[in-house]
Amino acid sequence: MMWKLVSCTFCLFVSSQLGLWSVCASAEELDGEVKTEVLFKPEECTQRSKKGDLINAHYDGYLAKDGSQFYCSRSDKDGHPQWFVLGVGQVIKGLDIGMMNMCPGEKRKITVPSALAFGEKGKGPVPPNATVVFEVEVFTVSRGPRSMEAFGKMDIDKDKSLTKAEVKEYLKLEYEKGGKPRDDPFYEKIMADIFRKTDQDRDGIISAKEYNIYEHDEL
Ligand SMILES: [Ca+2]
Ligand SMILES: [Ca+2]
Repeated sequence: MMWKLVSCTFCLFVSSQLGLWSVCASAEELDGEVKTEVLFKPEECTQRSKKGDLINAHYDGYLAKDGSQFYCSRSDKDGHPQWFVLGVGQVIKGLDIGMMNMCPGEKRKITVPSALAFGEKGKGPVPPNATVVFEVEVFTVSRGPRSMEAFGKMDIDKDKSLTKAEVKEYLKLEYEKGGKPRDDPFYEKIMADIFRKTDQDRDGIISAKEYNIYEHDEL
């Protein structure tokens, strides 16, 4: 509420002084948006997360109204950190927004209004119209696989589609470049996650169209 007052005052000031109506609109929208609080930031930041990056993170979800926990990635799904591509709808919208610009090792508390979380219907233990709070811890941030630059690099035989072998080769190179080569089961796990979320017709190949469903125009 306070923020709304402040932002409106700010917006009136700006719009009356400079006539910047677009600034006014974006300032007003902030009130119903995602709030982030940095709980821990590592001293050294190797890579900040951005749209299209492959993220490996733990996230725990709580209801804002009573603090009860409804999701814990540490105990759900075998307890291993979750893999997802940031900014493309693989997690709720509020996390796509709130996890931008994070460093590996960073922890954040992200408060998400219902409209950017589970909405009017809710989901499972989350009731309708619930504001939710996530505590997230990011372990790794890798470029791609959703940048077109990455697609070009991965597509070794240039047939505009990606086989598992091509994606795996790319992941290996990325991790070796980062000085953290991993063993085969590690890559297999990431691959399974990537293909499960991206290979929509389940033919074992990521086509340019499947890769490109969000907003890239380059292909
Ligand atoms: Ca190919
Ligand atoms: Ca496919």
